[in-house]
Amino acid sequence: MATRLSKLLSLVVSTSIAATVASAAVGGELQKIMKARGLTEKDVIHAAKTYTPSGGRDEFIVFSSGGQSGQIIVYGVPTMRILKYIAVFTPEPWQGYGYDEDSKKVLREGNIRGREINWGDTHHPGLSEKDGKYDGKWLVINDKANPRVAVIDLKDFETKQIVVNPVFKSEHGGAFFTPNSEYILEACQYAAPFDNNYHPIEEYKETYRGGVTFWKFDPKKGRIKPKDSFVLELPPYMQDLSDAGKGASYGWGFTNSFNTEMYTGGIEVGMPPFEAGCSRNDTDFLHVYNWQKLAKLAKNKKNYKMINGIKVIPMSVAVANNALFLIPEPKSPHGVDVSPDGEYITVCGKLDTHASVYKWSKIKKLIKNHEYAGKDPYGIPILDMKKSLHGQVELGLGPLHNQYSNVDGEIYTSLYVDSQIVKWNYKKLKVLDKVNVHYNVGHLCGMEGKSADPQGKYIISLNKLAIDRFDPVGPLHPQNHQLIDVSGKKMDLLVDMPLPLGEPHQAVAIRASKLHPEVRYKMGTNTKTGKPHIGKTLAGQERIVRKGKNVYVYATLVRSHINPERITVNKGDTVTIYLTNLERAQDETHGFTVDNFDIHASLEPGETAELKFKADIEGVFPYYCTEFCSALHLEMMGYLMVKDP
Ligand code: CUK
Ligand code: CUA
Repeated sequence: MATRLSKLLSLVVSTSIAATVASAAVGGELQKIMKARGLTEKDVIHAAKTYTPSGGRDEFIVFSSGGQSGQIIVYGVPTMRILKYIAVFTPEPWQGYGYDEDSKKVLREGNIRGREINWGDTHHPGLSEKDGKYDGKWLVINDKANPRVAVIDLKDFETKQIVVNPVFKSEHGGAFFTPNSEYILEACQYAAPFDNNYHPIEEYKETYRGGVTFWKFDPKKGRIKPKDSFVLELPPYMQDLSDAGKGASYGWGFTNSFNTEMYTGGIEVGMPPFEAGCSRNDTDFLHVYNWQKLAKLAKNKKNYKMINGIKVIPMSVAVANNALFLIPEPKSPHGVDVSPDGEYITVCGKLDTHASVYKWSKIKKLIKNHEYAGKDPYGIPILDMKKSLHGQVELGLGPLHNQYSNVDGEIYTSLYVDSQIVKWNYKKLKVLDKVNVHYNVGHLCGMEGKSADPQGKYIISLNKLAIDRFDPVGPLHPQNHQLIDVSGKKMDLLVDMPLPLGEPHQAVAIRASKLHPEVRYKMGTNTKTGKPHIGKTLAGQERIVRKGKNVYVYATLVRSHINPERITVNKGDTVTIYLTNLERAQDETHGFTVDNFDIHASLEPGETAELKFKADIEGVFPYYCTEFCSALHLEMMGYLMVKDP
């Protein structure tokens, strides 16, 4: 044991004194600690593979969905240290998100039919791409419950835009970029009428619809352009996860579905429950569509209808233009994942023990020769499953999602029921290795594992249940992300990380070296728009302006002073406070609140933010800096005086 440990430690320390240090450590201190904590040699090796000394950096940055929290969780690999929660669909007080006027504007873009929505069910984060590789510029994420997509700028890790899907009532198949970030794919989940009216469930087949939305993205500005976006109407099969083709299959998209039975559940007593009724058939449909062709069709008025302000291409138009096909896939599938070269498309069905590997060149040939096995009830051509398949492999129980590795042909798949990750070869159709995880894995996250340039090295298992893995904290357990070393022949489970923020459905990882976030803003920036803030205030320009019953305060913050220190208003006045953080020093954030008014701003160096409230109660209200910024932080305060005129 001592020899292997010395070897490892000399690798870790990697200096000439390593050997001395190692042997001393092994002989003395280290063995004492191992004994006291009950650690095995393997445990110590795992620790050495993940531990990073203070000030150290991670090789990969992971963006994980925060599930029902409506946020995104950012952490590093291999240390599994949480670095940030990005507020997206949910107010987040620390960041002032939803508590200052500028972030409220972003959050309220997510209102649906005039209603404020203050949570989101985030599932799938997606990183912007260039040639199918991550460029480290933009991050998007979907909200399943209230069909929306949000855009986050990776220059400051802040949410900049939320778009509401005007026709879907639910969605799960987003948010996935096309290879040059031309579009963001967002596929529907539970079919519903596209309009906002009531339609009886008996008219399911006629008036309920599924679809895929193609959100036009401007990769320079990092904004979705709803006016240039469009929807492809699809049958009321429950569309599911999607992936954009790349390389060989560039220009195409793939979307799974379940309930092609079009079962609508509980109509009459004695009918099977929903989950049984919608799993009767052995196969569902993989939707295959040409988004390049559809984008061209969406330019001509005769090819689309406007519904709720968005262009909708009817499926009949897509079919007539050879832009939409179906291929049977094992029933109730979950993930559809395109290989780095775009030639293989792997589909895993929860209720089938096999993974099905489709071959793009075979599909392309069938499409080119108009060789169809039939049509679905809506007239969409069906391609023969056998003729489209490269092959199938038995993986185990409950295969869900796939990630690719840097080794040619290598793929990793999560097995929900077996609680395992399986490594296999999708070209040779051969299982290579399996490792147990704890427990019930959903998605798994490879390092750039679904891009055209996967990095291998690690797989993270995003487990749905933690059960006995952590100290008990009541009936609601944290989620468990497990880091697995996949650099060797056998997979090696390294460490567990509890995630207590929501159910992190999917995570995407990018090389840390590809991210270049800023440490300060240009002085007076509205961080939500990137433009100079209308309330930008420099040192010496602080003032209070009254216009009728509106009071405007132009304030600055700098260690350790808020200027002005006294604001006097009349009861009933509307008060707008513009705050500029004059700091240039890294990490010198000031926070700001006025007690009792439910407002808060977080001001990063150079940022200007706007707070607004009605001074509707009389009294004396201290305001202060909420971030411990200096030795005189407590002194960074002032008074709002509200008097009855
Ligand atoms: S996920 Cu959304 S149900 Cu498997 Cu992509 Cu968890
Ligand atoms: Cu500024 Cu505390």
